Amino acid sequence: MIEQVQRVIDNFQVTGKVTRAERYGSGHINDTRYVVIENDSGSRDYILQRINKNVFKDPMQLMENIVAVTDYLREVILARGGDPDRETLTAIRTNNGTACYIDPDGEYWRLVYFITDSQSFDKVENPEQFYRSAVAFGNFQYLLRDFPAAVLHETIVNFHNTPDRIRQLREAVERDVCGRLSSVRAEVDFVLSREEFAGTLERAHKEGKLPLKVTHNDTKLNNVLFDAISGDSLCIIDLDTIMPGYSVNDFGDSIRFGATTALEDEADLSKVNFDISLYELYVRGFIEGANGGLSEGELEMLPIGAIMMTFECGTRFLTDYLSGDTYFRTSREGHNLDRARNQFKLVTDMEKRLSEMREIVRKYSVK
Ligand code: ADP
Ligand code: GN1
Ligand code: MG
Repeated sequence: MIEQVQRVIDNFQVTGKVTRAERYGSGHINDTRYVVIENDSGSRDYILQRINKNVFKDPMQLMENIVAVTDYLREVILARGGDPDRETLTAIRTNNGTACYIDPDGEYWRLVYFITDSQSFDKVENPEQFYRSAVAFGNFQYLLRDFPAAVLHETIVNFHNTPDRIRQLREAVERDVCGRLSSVRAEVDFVLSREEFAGTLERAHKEGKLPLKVTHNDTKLNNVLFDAISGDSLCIIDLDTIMPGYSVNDFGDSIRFGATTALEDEADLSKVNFDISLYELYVRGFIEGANGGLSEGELEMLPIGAIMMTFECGTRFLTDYLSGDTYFRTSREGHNLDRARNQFKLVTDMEKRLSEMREIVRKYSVK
């Protein structure tokens, strides 16, 4: 792998020899490698990623978004006395001055500094950590509150449009390309019986209760890096889906991934339960981090955002299962179906506890 990586690296504005190149992290989308480059002044660590072209139809536009947002964040971080090399991503330019390199096969590569002494987690290790991720994601929205949203490209059209996700599921059901439909009728019914619910956020937006803001749109715990020494949250990563969206979806996506007793792909559903005390911690942290930036309508919709993102993600996993596992990276037979069932178990738990979830938001919304 080292020679292949060296050939890619030679096109970026870095000098030196690649001495390590390993697959890295547990993201479902991009092909991520940890790379060490040595030269006369020492060695430095990087993350090299091949952008998933199946998912992102225009990687150049995606990189324009990332450069615009990280340039903006650099200024904000500097102004508050922080270290932009560690607290946001830095896209290293190619020899042509662009933010990603297109290889002879038409693959898109980007190179960023590896944030040293950092860690990401697939599961909450302690409650304090989840609280810190909540403050970080809430604050991320706050820091971008004046960012000119109009410059952002929509990197995935209708990304968190839940009714459209149901439309895609119906299409996959009709095609049934792998002949898997007969084994997932109950899961499909689970989704279709919630069609009315699926339109809740879109309706709230039309009624003026839910504004479009600059949001991250993929706020799972492993998209925040923590300082390996202090345990503090350090840097929000995976900026591929920064687009105008609803704040409650950023809240909700973190809840579906973190406020649970199991990993996202746990197949034994008796181990998968919604953890309302982690939910409470996240509510507190997110509202604090947002620094007064959430309107009454947004606060009211936070619990719905949690159920919506869990429901939508389950629907997406189910659609991908029916379509032959072409979107999310899988590593075992039935992986996407396990993920879908896992998410639907959480939806059922949350639906039962909706009034408690609302009560918790009210508790922390009091000015
Ligand atoms: P994906 O879209 O596939 O999830 P990510 O950009 O989230 O790709 O990267 C996958 C993983 O690689 C992250 O969860 C994180 O563990 C690690 N990672 C990505 N960028 C960095 C970085 N700059 N420094 C340290 N680790 C990183
Ligand atoms: C993907 O890229 P990653 O692994 O952080 C997906 C999210 C899903 C998540 C489910 C661009 O996130 O939308 O919620 O998997 N990202 C994209 O784990 O589709
Ligand atoms: Mg990721």
